[in-house]
Amino acid sequence: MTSKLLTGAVGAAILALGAVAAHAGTLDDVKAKGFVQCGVNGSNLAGFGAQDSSGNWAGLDVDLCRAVAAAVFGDATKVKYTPLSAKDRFPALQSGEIDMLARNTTWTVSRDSQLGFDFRAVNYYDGQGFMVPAKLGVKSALELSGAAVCVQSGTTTELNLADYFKANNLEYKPVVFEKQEEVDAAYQAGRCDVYTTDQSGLYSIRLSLSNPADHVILPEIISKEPLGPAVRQNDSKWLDIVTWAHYAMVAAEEFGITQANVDEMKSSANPDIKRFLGEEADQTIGKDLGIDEKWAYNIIKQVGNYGESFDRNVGDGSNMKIQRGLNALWTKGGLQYAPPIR
Ligand SMILES: N[C@@H](CCC(=O)N[C@@H](CS)C(=O)NCC(=O)O)C(=O)O
Repeated sequence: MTSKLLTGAVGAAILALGAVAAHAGTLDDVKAKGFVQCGVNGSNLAGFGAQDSSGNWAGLDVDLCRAVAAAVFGDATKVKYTPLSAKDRFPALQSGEIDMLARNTTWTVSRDSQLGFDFRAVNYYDGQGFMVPAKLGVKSALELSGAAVCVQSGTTTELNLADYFKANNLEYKPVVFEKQEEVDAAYQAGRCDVYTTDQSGLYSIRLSLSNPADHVILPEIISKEPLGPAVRQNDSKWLDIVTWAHYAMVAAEEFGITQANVDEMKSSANPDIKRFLGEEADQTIGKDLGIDEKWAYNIIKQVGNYGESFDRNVGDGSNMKIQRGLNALWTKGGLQYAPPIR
């Protein structure tokens, strides 16, 4: 319809402008300003997005921001962080205040369509769980009939909670707060019997309580929470960078390339590995993405592979000790799988 109406030179010029506008996106903006503005967790969610006492950011989500900066600039430090609450995260992405959101955010169809975002990579497969004081002696979520449940608004958590209790014909009293700090305080003060959120969040929050051993995480997982980075929709070049930054970390783990051996691996006899590290003559993977041919090398050298990031932030190398579970490589029974980088 539009193209039928827009005939002649003026129409062609307008269409060309439209095409330019559609193509000039966040990647160009990020390159021009020299850093990635990354939206991360605003409540010091240890393991995912948190600041240490010197103000340095760390976490699995933070590593994704750093990987994107390493891919675009060859420098993982070229990131500025915007701490965001559950409620503020989506307007911040919609308005352009941030370039990407890496903040324990579940990929759902309404966020993809109605909110105008695109998701493609999942950097942590999670599910919603429940935490209760050990002294209650509760062993299963099905024993929670009549419980007061603390939950944060503006999350998938609040919606799944309602569905789960309804589906199981259980009564409950939601105790809802907008800020995580308020939920934490209410739970600690005994204003509710149960704390529900993503299970990863529960592990992290439990460690921040005055006596972590006094709280148990129940076995039930009541939802699917694929957590991953979001960008504004119709910005395919930028979506590609964010997505492949994650896949590069997964691919490196598949190849056995680590932060420590990445330089040796450059002279590997395996053409897949050489190509991944930008060592094959005439390859154009980086160029085609709009970034340096050494993009994946820079990510692994500066941030590490997915397994290293998982281990350091939330796994055995951290105090959370979360098992790889669904986040193991597909070759080890998990869901982390990188499409071919060729
Ligand atoms: N994955 C869920 C929940 C994410 C979420 O916001 N979780 C809470 C509890 S772990 C949180 O991170 N709160 C921190 C804050 O709002 O600052 C979603 O995307 O809606």
